[in-house]
Amino acid sequence: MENHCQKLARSMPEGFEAALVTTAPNRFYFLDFDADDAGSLLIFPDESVFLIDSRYIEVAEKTVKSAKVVEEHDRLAQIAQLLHQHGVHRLYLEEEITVAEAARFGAAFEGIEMDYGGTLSRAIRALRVIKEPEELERIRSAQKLTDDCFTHICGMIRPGVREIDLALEMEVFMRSRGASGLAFPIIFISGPNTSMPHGVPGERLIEEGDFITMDYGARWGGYCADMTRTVAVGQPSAEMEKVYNTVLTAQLACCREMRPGMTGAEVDAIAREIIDSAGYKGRFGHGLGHSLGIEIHEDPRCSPRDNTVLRPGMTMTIEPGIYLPGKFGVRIEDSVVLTEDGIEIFGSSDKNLIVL
Ligand SMILES: [Mn+2]
Repeated sequence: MENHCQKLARSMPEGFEAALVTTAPNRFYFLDFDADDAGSLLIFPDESVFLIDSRYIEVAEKTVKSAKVVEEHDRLAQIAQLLHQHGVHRLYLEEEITVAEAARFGAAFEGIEMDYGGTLSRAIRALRVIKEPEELERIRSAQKLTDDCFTHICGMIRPGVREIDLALEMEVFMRSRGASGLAFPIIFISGPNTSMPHGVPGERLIEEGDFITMDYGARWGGYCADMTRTVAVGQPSAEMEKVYNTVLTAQLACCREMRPGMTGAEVDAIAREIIDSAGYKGRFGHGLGHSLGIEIHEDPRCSPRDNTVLRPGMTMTIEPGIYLPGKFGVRIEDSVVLTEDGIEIFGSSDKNLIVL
């Protein structure tokens, strides 16, 4: 089967000679190997070469399948030599590299035409946006841990406990069961803090009558899960129930109606219409969702400004919310993948209002 490097080479324009991939998420996509900020991948039509320093060389030689692994001693000189050996006249680079990197490459690869114009990045995004079955399996594994963590933490939420202690408990739960990390820092916020969509857990003690919003995900095999649940501690007020049910109605409507052929903007509008007409116009400030995979936020988005047509194999979050400053907020989020005629929701955690 064709590996990701070969797929990329085949999808590049006529006359493609070489691409240099150095940004971490793209390197991971091509190599299935995480080397933090180190390593340079050269993709040629007939072979790929991964230059990596001595800190990673042993594990890279054992695990990297899609490229020849070469130990790096003098990065720029070795890349220049490989380009020369392959008779490269024009090199494609990612548009995400830093200005400093671009200047270094420009000085080191004299006589080679450099293409920073986005051709390579667009070709990589076109591959990454459609998830393969093996990538979806990793997201499902990340989501399974995320679901298990929700069940676990619901059993520990009670008045008098600090937000940060429960956020830490969630991290320990997922890491100790094999998560390679967190998809992003855990949002565990309570009471009036829940009106801040991306609030940071602090020393606040949970109180009777609070809403708790948890937005988090495990990372598994390099891929992210993303889920949000809002639960009540003790009996919620009538207003809290109304807001919760409005967000839930919007979230369920999107899950029911989302299918290939729609745009992200059209799915966003379904949720926005329900929230606006319930009297909360202007209280749903963010977009409905985003794609996810190796990175927690990938394109396309479900937002009023994204007219990308959704296709089978694209992942997306569906996360409407209502935020009432100084009072409380509610957000409910699932991650999904577009199928031939609708969606598959990765998670299985309950979305009905849980009163603890
Ligand atoms: Mn999200």
